[in-house]
Amino acid sequence: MALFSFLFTGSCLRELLSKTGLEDHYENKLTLSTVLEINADTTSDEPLTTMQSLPGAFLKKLMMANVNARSVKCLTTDQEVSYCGVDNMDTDTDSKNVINPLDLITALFLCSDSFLQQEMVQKMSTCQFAVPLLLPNCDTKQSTLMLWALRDIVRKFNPSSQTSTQAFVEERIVLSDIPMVSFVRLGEIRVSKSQILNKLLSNPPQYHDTFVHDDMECGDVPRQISDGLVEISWYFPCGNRNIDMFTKPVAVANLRGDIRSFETQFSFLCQTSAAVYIFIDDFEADLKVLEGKITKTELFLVVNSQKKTFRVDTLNKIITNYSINPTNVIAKKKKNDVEFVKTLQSSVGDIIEQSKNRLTIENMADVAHQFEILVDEDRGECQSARKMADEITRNITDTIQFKDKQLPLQGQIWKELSQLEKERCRLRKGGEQNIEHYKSSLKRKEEELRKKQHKCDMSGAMTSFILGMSRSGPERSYFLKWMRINLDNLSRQNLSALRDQYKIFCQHSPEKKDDIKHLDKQLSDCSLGLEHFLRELGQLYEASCSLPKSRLQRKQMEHLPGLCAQMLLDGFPVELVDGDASNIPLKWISAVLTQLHTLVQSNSKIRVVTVLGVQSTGKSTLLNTMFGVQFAVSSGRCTRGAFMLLVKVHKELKEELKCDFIMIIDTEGLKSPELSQLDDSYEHDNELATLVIGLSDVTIINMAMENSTEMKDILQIVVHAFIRMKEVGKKPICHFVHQNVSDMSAHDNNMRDRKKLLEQLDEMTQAAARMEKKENITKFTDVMKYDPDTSSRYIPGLWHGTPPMAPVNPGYSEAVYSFKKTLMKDFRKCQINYDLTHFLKWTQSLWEAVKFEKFIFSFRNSLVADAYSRLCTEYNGLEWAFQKNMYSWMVCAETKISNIGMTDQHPQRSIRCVLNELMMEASEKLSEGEKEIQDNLVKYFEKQDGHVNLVEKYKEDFVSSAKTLRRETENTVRNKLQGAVEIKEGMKELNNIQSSQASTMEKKVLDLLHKCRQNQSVLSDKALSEEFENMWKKTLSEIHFKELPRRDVAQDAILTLSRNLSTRGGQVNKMLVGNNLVECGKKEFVVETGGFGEKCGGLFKHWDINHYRNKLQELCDNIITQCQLFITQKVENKTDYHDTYIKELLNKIDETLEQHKNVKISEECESSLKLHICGRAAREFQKMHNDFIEVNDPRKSLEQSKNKYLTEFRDMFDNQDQCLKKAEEFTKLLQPAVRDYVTKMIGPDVVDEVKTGKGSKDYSTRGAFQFSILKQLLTDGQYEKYEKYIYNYKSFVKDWLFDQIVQQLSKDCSLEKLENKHISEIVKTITDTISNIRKETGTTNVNDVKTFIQNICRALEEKLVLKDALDSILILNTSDTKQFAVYLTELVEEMKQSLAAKYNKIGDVKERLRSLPFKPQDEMFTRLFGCGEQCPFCGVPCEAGGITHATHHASIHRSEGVHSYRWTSSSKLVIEICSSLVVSDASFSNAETGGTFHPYKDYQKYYRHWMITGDSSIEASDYWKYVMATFNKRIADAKHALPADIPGDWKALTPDDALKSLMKSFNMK
Ligand SMILES: Nc1nc2c(ncn2[C@@H]2O[C@H](COP(=O)(O)OP(=O)(O)OP(=O)(O)O)[C@@H](O)[C@H]2O)c(=O)[nH]1
Ligand SMILES: [Mg+2]
Ligand SMILES: [Zn+2]
Ligand SMILES: [Zn+2]
Repeated sequence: MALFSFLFTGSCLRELLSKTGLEDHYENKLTLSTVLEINADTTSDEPLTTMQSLPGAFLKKLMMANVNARSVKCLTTDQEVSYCGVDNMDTDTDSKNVINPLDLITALFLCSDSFLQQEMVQKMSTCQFAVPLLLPNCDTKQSTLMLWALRDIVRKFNPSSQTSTQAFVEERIVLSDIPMVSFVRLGEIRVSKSQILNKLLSNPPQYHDTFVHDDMECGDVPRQISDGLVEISWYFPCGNRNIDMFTKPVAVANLRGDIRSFETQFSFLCQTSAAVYIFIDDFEADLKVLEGKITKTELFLVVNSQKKTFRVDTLNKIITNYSINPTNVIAKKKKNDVEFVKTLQSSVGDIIEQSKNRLTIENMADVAHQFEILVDEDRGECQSARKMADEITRNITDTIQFKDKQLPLQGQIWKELSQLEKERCRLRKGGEQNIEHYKSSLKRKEEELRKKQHKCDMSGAMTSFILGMSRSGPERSYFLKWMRINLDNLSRQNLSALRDQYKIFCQHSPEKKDDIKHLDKQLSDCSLGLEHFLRELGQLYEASCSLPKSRLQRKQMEHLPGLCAQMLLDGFPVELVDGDASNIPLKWISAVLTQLHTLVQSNSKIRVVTVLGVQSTGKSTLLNTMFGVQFAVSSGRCTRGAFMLLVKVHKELKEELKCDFIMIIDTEGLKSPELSQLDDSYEHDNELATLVIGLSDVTIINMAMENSTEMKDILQIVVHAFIRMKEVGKKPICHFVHQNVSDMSAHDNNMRDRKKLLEQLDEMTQAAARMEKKENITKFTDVMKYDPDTSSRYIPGLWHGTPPMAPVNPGYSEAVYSFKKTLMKDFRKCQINYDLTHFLKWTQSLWEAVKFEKFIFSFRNSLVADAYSRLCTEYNGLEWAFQKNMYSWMVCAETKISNIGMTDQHPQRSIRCVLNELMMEASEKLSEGEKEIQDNLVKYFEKQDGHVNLVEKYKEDFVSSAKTLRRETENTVRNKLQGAVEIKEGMKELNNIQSSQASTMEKKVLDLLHKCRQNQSVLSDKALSEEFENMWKKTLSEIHFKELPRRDVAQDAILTLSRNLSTRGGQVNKMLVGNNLVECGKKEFVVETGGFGEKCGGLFKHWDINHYRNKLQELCDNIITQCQLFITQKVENKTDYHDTYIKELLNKIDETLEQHKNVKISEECESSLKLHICGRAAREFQKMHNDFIEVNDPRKSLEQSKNKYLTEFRDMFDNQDQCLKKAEEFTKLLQPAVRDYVTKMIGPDVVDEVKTGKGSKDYSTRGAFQFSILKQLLTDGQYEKYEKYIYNYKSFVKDWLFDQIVQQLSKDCSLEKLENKHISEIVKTITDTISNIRKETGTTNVNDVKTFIQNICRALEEKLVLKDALDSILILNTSDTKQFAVYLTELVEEMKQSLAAKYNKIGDVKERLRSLPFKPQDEMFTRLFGCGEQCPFCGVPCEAGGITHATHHASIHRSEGVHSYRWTSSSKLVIEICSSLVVSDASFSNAETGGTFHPYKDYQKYYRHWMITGDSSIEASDYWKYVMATFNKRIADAKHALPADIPGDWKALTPDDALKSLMKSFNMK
């Protein structure tokens, strides 16, 4: 039925296209990139159910070189079930759902653009499928010669029958004049022509379906559009007489359809073929078509003599009519084809030998034009592109010369530049030279080389190349293809032989090292490909980057990266690592990728797959098969460096795979050890492997099974790379691919091998770990997740049979397909994904790290630095939240303790009980807080963004910092609360005395009042006073006043001190005994000389002789200042003295000394320091104590309140209302408590304010803080400031920070605002409390102000210290609480105003900050100052985060002369920088090493806790170079040394350079 319908719709082409879903593409051609796009079907194995899915399925298989591609068909249910039975006899295969493969192929070719066509032909030819030579269009009746499509086929064969197997030649088929024989039919025939041809072309045991024939899947489906198609295929000999059917190559063309209907094609074939074989059964037919065809070709008639209609006489007639050579008749005589095929073969063999008509396919174009056959290359764009390409390549005769002349930048200059770049990191050849001078000389050389590059004018070839690259769309693609084809043709002549030789040498005589080396060099010298032109583009660009931005020459190059980006986007591979120079042109690659990122509107998330393996093990082939791409494949050393290529991901899959593109990186084969010794390529291989493994999400390790030593070598390199990646926190997914496995059950058989592989891996891991100094790694599984069963893949050999006639092994293609599915699954599993900008950063980072001899990936790396500073910021936030929380809790707790006994709530509960409860509560709160930090840290590391993997190894630092923080806070809390309790206890006696006195007096006053009232008499004021006076005197005489005990503070102190020093030696004891504490600390504390300096004499370099002494003095001074501050604070509080004060002081000293363990302090010095401080403290505390006793003398204080009692007494007698008065009194007492409250609360707020305000970034991490100091110093540009920063680092930082805080708070009255905020808050609390209490008591209307006040106090017990206040209010009568509350509310409001006004007036922010109990400046200082460690060489402070960390590090190190290091011999300042020294071969010697010399490289032997990393860029240390150069003389003068010899380029540095380097080093934008 269906057949009918197209007959009537007119166009069976349209019909078929719409059936197969290709309709739209007839106009709008399918492109290669859409076909290669990864979509849902890429790895789906769903059965095909619609005709529309067939073209896709065919292409998918074809692109993977699957020889079964042509058998794609729909799976229909009825076909499955009803395969037999009488009923099914006449149901024809449903023509609706089937299509002849030829139709499918024809349709696809008609709907594809030229690039896809070319690729399809390429893959078909690899599968040994016949490919279209003339493509018919049954609609327009036009045929097209597929010259362009065939242009890329390159085949290799052995034309000589002499058995020397080396005579392989490689040829581009369209250019070689292989004789062609054509096979056509006239009328219907009984034999299958195509099947006969297949047999003709197959080597006997390996029959292969080159041409589609009836007996294939769907081959019997009637063809609808492919009649008129001429297919072509080739036979190539392999050089083995026993196998080869023909000894020379031959092309076989096959015309589909009856020649009578396709006369044009037939005529074309007759003009181009050496012979045309006409299959004919029906001699009655009209044979006019044969007329006049035997001009160029020989005609053969192939007849079937078995047929009943066969007549010899008719045949003879034909022969004479058409003047066919009578010998040119071949008859099929038997049923069996064998003999028939043999006859044909020998006939064809003869033709090959004698034929004169040899036409290359390229030359067939002319014939095509004669017959009005279109030629696909005639397209305008293609022709113009070809012209451009030819122009460039035409003149190349000598590749080496051409490269020299036309591509000069990449030659020797670029190689030297690359070496310089590495030498800058490795400093191997510096010799005896001073390192910084050496580095400067390297920089000079680099500049010279760049200058040399600038001098080269752009060559003619490059100008034309850029012109070609700048063409739009398809024309550029044509141009690039033409370039590639032309260059390939050129180097084929030069290289094929070399490659073969190379391969043979490598395989058979690896001992001939010199020959191999020579060949290798020749290979790289002679090769000239597209990549060389792109390299030159890169160098043009890079060289221009070193010019000033405004230069025209630079501007002209700015568009180049865009061109290359476009190329990548079009699916061309681009070189990432230049294998010859062994370097990445980073500026160029960066620019290209950045451009690309812009081109795709930032949708540039990528997944990266790479392949690694030994040379020529089919790595490129594997990738090409897997993704349908076109990396260069050839025998012999072929891929150099690493190439990247992008494959698009369809939008339906972007979400799932989390990427927009897949980047495939093909790498140069690693060399076997024998080969690598030749030219140190081991290093190159190692670098390459580290880089690509580092870059990839999935790494494929390709191994050829047959060679186990080779396998070992590559694994060794790979293991190194993995260990390094572990350092970086990257866990790449990795697959080991064993290729060339002959047996499909290999997986099982190789069980033992796999175990052995793992053993070997373990062994190599250990060896590699030793070399990388990572001894804790012992097993391969420590390095990466590896499961011997699933991490290995087995892929059978590529060819099915003997090349060149072997098709691709279907097993190979299937295995690769199944592998691809695994990869897709891997991608889905991968978590995070980043875009190209990130890939770029990674590339830069890894490459930087690789350039060092030891792979260094540390804080100098911007990614790590960034991740680390994020982590620090995160942790600092958590830490601060914890501290703030604990502080406010502690303030409450302290207040509570002070208020104990105030309201007599639990009179029986002892203070100690309260303390225990509070400590328990504290402990709970602390645990909660600690847990929160830990949980948040875990969460942070789980989040996976911000590159947490890079800083995974520092996680432990922060986890333990949180623990330390908790422990330290717990100690502080305990000390504080205990202190508060002890003070409280100390006051107990005084309080008791006072309250008993008060209650006695109260009773007496009330008695007197009672008495006076009873007398009824109206007493005058005077009389009343007299009565009171009498009573007062009498009472005082009755009270037994106890003096407060007076203590000897010095004695207390010396006791505490000797307990503190009890573990020290006898000398110390003597000091304690012999010293009168009262006399201590009166003079300046001076560290005694002696014991310092002598040890350091006569060294290579040495500290200033007084260095140690000065350091110690500085430390002691610091401690003294700190303690003095503490003492002053206590004294200002005007409380009584308590033992804990001295204890606290000593704790403070011990803590500080502990923090500065590196400054060695003798026991004697420690003791005298403590004596000094305790002496001072004892004196001041004694005075405070005396004052306290004075002020609080019971008798005196009672007498002081005499007036109060009197007024009270009078008022009561007069029955005056006391509401207002009491309210006033109470308010007056509230005021100091409120002020106290505000003072306590404000500290943390100030920290918050500074941390979140403008400039907050400076305080986010220690690094950022250092940065802002150094930046400020640079701006100020004063040596004095630098000097203070360097020599009095701590106090400098302290002052600096304080100034910053003060500055910030002075702006916009920030401090006042904070204060007012807190006043408002507390006043609101008070008024709320008042109204609440009123509400509660309102109904009962308690007429008792005293209770009312007590209730208020109780409610505020956690906020305000009111105990004393309460004691001093006398309330003897009762009055209306309602009225009292009203007054009180008003008064409190007034108090708020007056306090606020006062705050606004006090101007000195500095003073106010200093007086806070929680000092924001100290708090911030402690956090920002960090561990306080300084670099053992240059003294730069550590920037590591957290409280505790395993290693110290700093962003930039200083020139050591800045720290007054000098040469012993010349007294000249030293300019060396630690970060250069640690990678150089220099040695150091100091007290630590006991005067012996020790290599800087191994500095960790002595400074285990320091991490000093090499500095790859010259610029990184520019800051200190600038400082050193600028202040050279000042430093020398100040430190009594001679100025250093400063390298010339240091002197040229400007403040701007210094700033830039600072920003870069601290990773600031
Ligand atoms: N016999 C055989 N040949 C293969 C196999 N795989 C690839 N080849 C051939 O080996 C040659 C080298 O393949 P490539 O893919 O270029 O190898 P490569 O590993 O990329 O080579 P380099 O990049 O130069 O290290 C090509 O001619 C392939 O056709 C295989 O499994 N068996
Ligand atoms: Mg390769
Ligand atoms: Zn240093
Ligand atoms: Zn540190």
